[in-house]
Amino acid sequence: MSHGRSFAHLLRDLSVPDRGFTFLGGNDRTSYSYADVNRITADLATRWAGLGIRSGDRVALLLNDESEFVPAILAALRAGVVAVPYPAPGPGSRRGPYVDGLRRVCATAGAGLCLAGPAVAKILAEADLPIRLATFADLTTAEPGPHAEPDPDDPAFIQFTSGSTGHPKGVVVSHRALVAHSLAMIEAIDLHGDRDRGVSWLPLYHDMGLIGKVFVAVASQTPVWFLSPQRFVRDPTGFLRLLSEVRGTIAYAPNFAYAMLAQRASPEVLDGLDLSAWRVAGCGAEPVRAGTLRAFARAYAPAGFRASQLTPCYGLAEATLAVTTRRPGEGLRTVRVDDLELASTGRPMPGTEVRIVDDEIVVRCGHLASGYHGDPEATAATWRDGWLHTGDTGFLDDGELFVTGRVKDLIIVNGRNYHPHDIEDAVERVDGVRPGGVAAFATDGEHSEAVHVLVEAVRYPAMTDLPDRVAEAVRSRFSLPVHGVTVVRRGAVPKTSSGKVRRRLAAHLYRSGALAAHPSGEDPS
Ligand code: 1ZZ
Repeated sequence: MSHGRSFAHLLRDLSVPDRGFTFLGGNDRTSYSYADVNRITADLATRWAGLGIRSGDRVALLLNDESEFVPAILAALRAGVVAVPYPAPGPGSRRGPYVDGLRRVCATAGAGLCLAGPAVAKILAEADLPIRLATFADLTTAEPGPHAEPDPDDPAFIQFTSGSTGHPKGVVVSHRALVAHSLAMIEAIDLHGDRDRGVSWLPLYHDMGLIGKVFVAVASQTPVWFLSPQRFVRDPTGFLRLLSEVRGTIAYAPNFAYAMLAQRASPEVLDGLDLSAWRVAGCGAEPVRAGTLRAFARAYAPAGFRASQLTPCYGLAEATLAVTTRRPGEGLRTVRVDDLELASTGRPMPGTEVRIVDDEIVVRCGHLASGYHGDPEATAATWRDGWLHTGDTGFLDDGELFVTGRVKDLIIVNGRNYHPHDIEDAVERVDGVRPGGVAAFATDGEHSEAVHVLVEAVRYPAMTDLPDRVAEAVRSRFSLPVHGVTVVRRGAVPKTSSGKVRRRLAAHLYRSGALAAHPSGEDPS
């Protein structure tokens, strides 16, 4: 066994009887103290055997009930079973494309079992997936058996980037990286389980919610209150009321959530609200806009919120999670570049080095993820000589990192990542669109990035409803509104000599007004 600790060690050490996780479901609250978490996950860890799952096997986790998801993933870590978190289908998601995406992720990860809630399991059973299905209840009642002890270098879980349904990439995070990241985060934000309180509405299939709010919390035995993402969408200010009620000290959200909350501030929302205990108002996962955060701070100043509580950070799944963060209490720091005001994402995490190579942000630290599951080529292109090439661009100023853009073609809308080729695939199927003649790229939206699509029409001028049908295809497939659709002639979507779509050039041509715009008729998102 190699030197170091696995995350299973941390779970075995949990002992605190009066703090832990509280899950706020529909109308009920379920609470487990950390001592309970230790006992429950020790028991559940033995039950994978009863479902025919052994250490090292991959299991897709589609449990949208957080009070089931959290014990299941911790029990997997304890038994060396490799969890693959994946979103359950939402009310608006179309069944066919959803199941196709899941099928590809399970095939890429080599997952042999899918753990889902009863309703989702039923949908999946009808879809005839080539994978066994079980519910959380099946796990809790399965026959117990022995399990192996995970080694620190074993994979802990696999994080698939959301949206990458066409060519999914699963980031493998080792136990060693998970423990190292937790300890670095505890030091960076000076986290103390006996005085801090976390509040989260972030989805647990995404790294910021899962690692930030479950794993870092376990490692520090910090109590956390979980509100479901669906509840946040229905009632965003309910999240602030919860922070106020439990005197929460740590909560993270992408920029768009601060923008939404700033807009909803009103005398009724502010009435009785006390956000003075919130010492780390973290903001990451998408570009941090200083104007948004200042507007939030102003709007909630009457509730005791101080601008010094704003804590921007930057990270990515390939580095397990966090790369840089401003330190608690520092607030915002901005610089002007041309006409843009950029917000600092802070200094590197403890034990982390950040360099800029040809504009690209590259990172070395003790908590880098190990690579992409089953994809040695993409792994070798991204992890080079111990340095992670992030695909993001930026610069360092006085030791702080400013993120300026991306070399990779990711589009991030409301904290969720979309891969342009997935959007382009969906658009190509629209009648009247020329196959291969589509470019999807990020443009500025109101609170967050937005998607713009450039399409070559089979016949030009195109049918007048083509932009609407393109926008509808993207909305129904990804539940994502399109900011605009520009219809162009055959050959007008820029490509490389080998025929690859040049999305960055397409975006540049669009922004510079070199393409005639045909608005999609939708409101900007
Ligand atoms: P993902 C205790 N991006 O989004 C709690 N940040 O990963 C600790 N672009 O792989 C929580 N500016 O999905 C610490 N500031 O996407 C949280 O997203 C630290 O393009 C932040 O490559 C973690 C965010 C994790 C995340 C990664 C991509 C990046 C980049 C973009 C993330 C950004 C940002 C601009 C930022």
